[in-house]
Amino acid sequence: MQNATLAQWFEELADRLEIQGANPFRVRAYRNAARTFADHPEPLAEIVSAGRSLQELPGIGQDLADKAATLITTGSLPQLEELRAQIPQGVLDMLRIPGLGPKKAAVLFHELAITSLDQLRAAAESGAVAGLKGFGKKTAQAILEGLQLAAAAGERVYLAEAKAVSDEIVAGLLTVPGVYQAAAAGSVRRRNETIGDLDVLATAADSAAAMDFLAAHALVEKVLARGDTKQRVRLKSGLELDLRVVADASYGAALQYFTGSKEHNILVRKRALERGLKINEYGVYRDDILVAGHTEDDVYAAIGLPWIPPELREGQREMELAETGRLPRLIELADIRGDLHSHTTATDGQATIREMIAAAQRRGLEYFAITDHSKRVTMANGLDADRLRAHWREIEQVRRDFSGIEVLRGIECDILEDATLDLDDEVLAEADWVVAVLHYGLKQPAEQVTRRLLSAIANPYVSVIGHPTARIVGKRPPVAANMEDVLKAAADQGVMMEINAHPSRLDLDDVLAASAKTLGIPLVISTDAHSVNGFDVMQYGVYQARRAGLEAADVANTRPWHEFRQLLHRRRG
Ligand code: DGT
Ligand code: CA
Ligand code: CA
Repeated sequence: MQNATLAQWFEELADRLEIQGANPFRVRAYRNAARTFADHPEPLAEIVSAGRSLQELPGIGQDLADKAATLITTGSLPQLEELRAQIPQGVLDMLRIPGLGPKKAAVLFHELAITSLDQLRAAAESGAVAGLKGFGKKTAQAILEGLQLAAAAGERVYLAEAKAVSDEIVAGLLTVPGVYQAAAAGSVRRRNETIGDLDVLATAADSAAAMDFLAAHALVEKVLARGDTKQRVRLKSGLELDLRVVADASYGAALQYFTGSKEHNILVRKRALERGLKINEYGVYRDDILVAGHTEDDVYAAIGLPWIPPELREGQREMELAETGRLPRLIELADIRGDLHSHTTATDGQATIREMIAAAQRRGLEYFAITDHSKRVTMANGLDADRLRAHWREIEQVRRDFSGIEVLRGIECDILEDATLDLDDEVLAEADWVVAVLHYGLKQPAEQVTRRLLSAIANPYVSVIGHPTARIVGKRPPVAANMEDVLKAAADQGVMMEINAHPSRLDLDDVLAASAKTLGIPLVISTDAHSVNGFDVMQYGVYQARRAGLEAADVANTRPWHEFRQLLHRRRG
C-alpha cells in the first residue's frame, strides 16, 4: 500500500467523523495524521512489516499508529466500516461540492435527510436549503452552482490519485506467478487530468491467477463482473477498474486498443481499412491472417506509422504529425533541472527554508526558487516588504550552507483586483524571481481580469505568471480573461508562463501551453511545493506539458543553471 492511499483513508475517517459531529480536536488529529502519512518519505508499509512502530512519526500516538497499522496490514478498519455504514456515501459526495464542508453536509443529512446529490439539488431548488439555520438564499444558490460544476466533473478523480492506485495494482500483478506483463491503459496511460475508471492490461499463463489476485487485493471492495478475459471491480475508494488478460501475441494490439482514446482509435482503424487491414484488440489482420499485435510498435508500423506517445493520442493532430515524421520528442521528467515555485513556513509551507533547500538538493535540482506569498494572502500569513526582506536575508544565510544548488530569493506576488501588484516595484526589484498570480477577484468580468494579467506582464520585475487562469480542475472554472491577448503580451514582453504541476491546478492546461509554445513563450513547470514531498508533483506538470506536445527546449527549467540565469532580469533594462 502506498502512503497516499493510507492518507486518503485517514481523510475519509476525518470527513466521516466530522459529519458525525465528533470532537474537532479528534478530527484535526486524523487530518494531521493524513498529512504526515502522505508526506512521509519512507513507505509506511515497510516500517510496519519491519516490526517498527508508526509512533516514530511526528505527532502519531499509539491510537493512530495502531489504526494505521491495521489498515496497512488488513486493508480495512472496523471503525471505518462502522462509519461507512452510518453515513451514506451520498453525504460524503456532498463534500465535493465547492463551499460545502462537513458541518453543512451534516446539517443537510440530519435536518433534511438528504443522502444524494439529486436530493440536494431538489432541496436547494425548493427553498428547503435556504430555510435551514445558517444557510440562506446565497448558500442555496452557491450549492446549485457547485452542483453544476461537480456534475461537469462527474465522478472523475485526479490523475495523481488514480495513477497511484493503478501503479500499485500493476506492480502487484507483476508479482503473481504466471503473469508475464501488466500495464496501465486508458486515460491513466494518456495522463488525462481526470480519470473515469482504471484500465489495466495483463498477459498471463493463467488468467484466473491474475483475476484471483485482483479480487483479493486490499484496495478492492467488490468484484462487479468476471469473465474469461475481463474482470471489473469496484475499489474501496469508489473508483472502478477493468482488468483484461490477453494472450502474449495480442499484448501490443490490446494495449493500443485499450489505451485509446476512442477518437484516436477511430483514426487508427480508418487508416488500417485504407490499407486493406483489419484492426481490433487482438491484432492487425490481412485477409484474416494476423500480421501484427505483439507490440504497439508492430501495430503502428503495420499501418505505416511510428509509435505515437500515449499523451498525444487524443484524435487531434497526432496522425498528421506521425505521418510526416514531425512527432515531437516530448519532454521527460529527467529533463527538469530547476523548480521555480515553492513555499516555506514563512507563509503557508510546512517546511523551513533549510528543509526545503535540502529536499530540493536531494532531488538533484540545480536551482530552485523560494516564492512565499505576498501580504494580500492574509490567510497564508503573506509577507509585507519588511518581512519579505528579512525572509530573503534568512535565505541568503541558509543557502551558504549548501553547495551545488542555486537558491533564488523569490516572491509569489498577488495581482490585486485593481490591477496593481501587492508589493512595490522597489521591493520586487530586489527579488531574483517574481511569480505574479491571481488569487482574488477571480469572478471579475473578462475585461478587468485581462487588464490585471496584462498589467502584471507589463511590470519589468515580473518573471513569470503563476497558475495563469487560476482554475481548479473540476472545481473552479478558469478566469474569464482573453488568454490570446495575455499570451501575445507575454510573448512581446518576454514574460514566462507557468505550468503549475499540482494535480488540482495543471495550469496552463495542455491547449494553452501549446499556444504558448507556438508563440515562442518559454514555459516553466513548477511544483508550488508546500512541503518537502510537494516536489513529487513535478511529474504531473511534465505529463501536462507532454500532452501539449512540448519538448525539453520549450521549457525554460530544463536548461542548466548557467543558461537559465541568463533569462533572469533581462527585462529590467
Ligand atoms: P475514462 O475512463 O473516462 O477516464 O477514459 P478512458 O479513455 O480510459 O475510457 P474507457 O475506460 O471507457 O476506455 C478505455 C479505452 O478503451 C478507450 O480509451 C478506448 C477503448 N475503448 C473502449 N470502448 C471503446 C469503443 O466503444 N470503441 C473504441 N474504438 N474504443 C473503445
Ligand atoms: Ca478508463
Ligand atoms: Ca474502462
